[in-house]
Amino acid sequence: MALREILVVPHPVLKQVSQPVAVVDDELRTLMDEMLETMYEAPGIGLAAIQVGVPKRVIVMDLARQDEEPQPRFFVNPEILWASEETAPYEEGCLSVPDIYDEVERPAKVKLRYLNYQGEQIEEDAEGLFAVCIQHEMDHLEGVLFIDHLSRLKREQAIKKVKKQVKAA
Ligand code: GNR
Ligand code: NI
Repeated sequence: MALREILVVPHPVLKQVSQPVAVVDDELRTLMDEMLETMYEAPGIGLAAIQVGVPKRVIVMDLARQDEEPQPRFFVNPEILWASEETAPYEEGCLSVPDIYDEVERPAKVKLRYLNYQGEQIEEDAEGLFAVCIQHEMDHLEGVLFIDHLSRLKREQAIKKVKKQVKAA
């Protein structure tokens, strides 16, 4: 199984809109397996295909704690069917914006529809960290990063800091 390279800001591919998947087949499952492995290795709790340079509407996630069994989850062509009026703040981070954390306010609860690893259509309610993470990942599918929800000053400072880290590495 192969690890993929995670793109970081200001890589232009991160701004691309990802395209719907036509069919969940073995080739797509291989991509999802490699994304999951890359996410675990990072480590992170979610990863969108665009973060490894693939503009497909595919997300992997595992919200299990260290002391729990892994709970890998796969979302293909996810849609938000409903979002609560109520919002909640959360201190977010992103593997494509390493070592930057800031508070983002999003709907507290959402209702989702997506295809799973087997290509079955699922409808599911999300709240708490699951709601935060799926909305963060679905932003990636539209070329949007969590820093795009911050002030221009904070966003530019974040990108500058990442560029500096990359140069020093
Ligand atoms: O690993 C991740 N942690 C995280 C923490 C708070 C809110 C969102 C996230 S997602 C992030 C991995 C990532 O960049 N996914 O796109
Ligand atoms: Ni991210």
